[in-house]
Amino acid sequence: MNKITNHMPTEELQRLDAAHHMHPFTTGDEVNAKGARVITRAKGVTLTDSEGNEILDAMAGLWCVNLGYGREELAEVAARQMKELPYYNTFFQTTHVPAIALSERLAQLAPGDLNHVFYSGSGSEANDTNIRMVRTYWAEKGKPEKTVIISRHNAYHGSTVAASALGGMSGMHAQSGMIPDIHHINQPNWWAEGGDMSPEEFGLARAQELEAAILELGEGRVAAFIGEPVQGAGGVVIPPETYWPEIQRICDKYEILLIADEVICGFGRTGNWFGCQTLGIKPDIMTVAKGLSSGYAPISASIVSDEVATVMNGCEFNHGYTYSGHPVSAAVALENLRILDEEGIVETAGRETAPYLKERFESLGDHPMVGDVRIVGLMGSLALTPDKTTRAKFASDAGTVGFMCRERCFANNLIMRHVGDRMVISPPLVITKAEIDTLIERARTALDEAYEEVKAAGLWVAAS
Ligand code: PXG
Repeated sequence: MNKITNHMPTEELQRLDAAHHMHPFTTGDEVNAKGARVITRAKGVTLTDSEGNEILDAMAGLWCVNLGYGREELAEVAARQMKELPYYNTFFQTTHVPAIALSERLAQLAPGDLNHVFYSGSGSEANDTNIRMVRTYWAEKGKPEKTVIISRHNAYHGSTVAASALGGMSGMHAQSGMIPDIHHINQPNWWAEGGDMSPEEFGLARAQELEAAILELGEGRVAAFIGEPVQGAGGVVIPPETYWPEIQRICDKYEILLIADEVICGFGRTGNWFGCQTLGIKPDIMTVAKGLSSGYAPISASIVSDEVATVMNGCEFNHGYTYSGHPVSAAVALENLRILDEEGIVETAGRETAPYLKERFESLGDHPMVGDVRIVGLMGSLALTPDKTTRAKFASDAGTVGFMCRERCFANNLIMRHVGDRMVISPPLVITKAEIDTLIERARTALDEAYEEVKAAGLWVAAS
């Protein structure tokens, strides 16, 4: 077998990739015809590709490399743990030091009485765990008919069969169907769906859909509500301030468990350790992944309240993964949390970096194509529109203009994601002010170029 290395010509790597590798959320024929971009190394906030381009990663990978790339401490901890105990499970009344230590640390960091941790390998798996956990919880409390979980349209909770059903992405539902007892209400996306209401009125109205759904389904049937404090993959949808307090009131009133999906918002992304601290939410369960290890190793968790743990500990929960609490991932996560804390990275991100990024990001609001600028902590988005005053959508299919803009970002060595016609950023928390300046400069150039392209292609047309 030939050894495949970083030093092979790009075309050769692309040919091999096209021959054997199937990519997630990608049309295979398209990427294979064009050739995938080959990333070879990374340091700080900068990726290098096989052509030697240095690219500013304003997405922290997939919203996960909070610590930035290239921290050798994590590699050293992983190597040490692999030598000492590369694997052991946490089933059958056994445990190991990395799982013990990480659980203690997470209990310290998590707000309120979220003191108990169940591990999974990814955000999707953790949300699958949550579905099974809340149903089991209510069955243990003598209410086995409480099985329905209420979620939101345009939410993202993962790609497994259960997590994709829990999420609210219609394209995903269309490909694998639904599982029973998941119900969706509308999202609090004022820009796209708020009509003539003020953001505050709209936030309240969308939260009250939860109460209406509970009453319609029957209080005795609803187990939990799940939501991302700020929807990430849905386009960085920051809800109006009235939204979460009303959701909290309703969950409390009807004794519905509240699950905060912190897979993106956790570990500093919104300016605090957890999104529920920024948004003022008191969850019974938090889903965490991504920033937990800054993406250096796969690991996720459900962090649950004393009450939930007390009930769950009364039964055997017939659930778990081979890699639940994997010792290498747990050791890497613990080291990641140590650095985020001891170097004051989460604190500095919230106190200094976030306000600077906000000011610079908002300066893009004067661009003719940018209608809405939203940012909280280090996650933000720009809505592209042909008419700012009416918040109009483009007449072209959603995502046509966003995709053109993303391609211009790539061409200018900037990674920004597009969600439909929204452009999204979520850079590593360690991004410096100078790097923020570069990000904004490249984004403006990309917007200018995309604007010209959109006009030239006859796409500068508002939907009627
Ligand atoms: N919950 C949330 C809130 C997420 O954002 C998951 C669960 C699932 O996690 P795993 O580890 O199973 O992928 C996610 C993941 C994108 C994108 O392009 C977003 C995610 C994953 C992949 C792509 O925005 N979020």
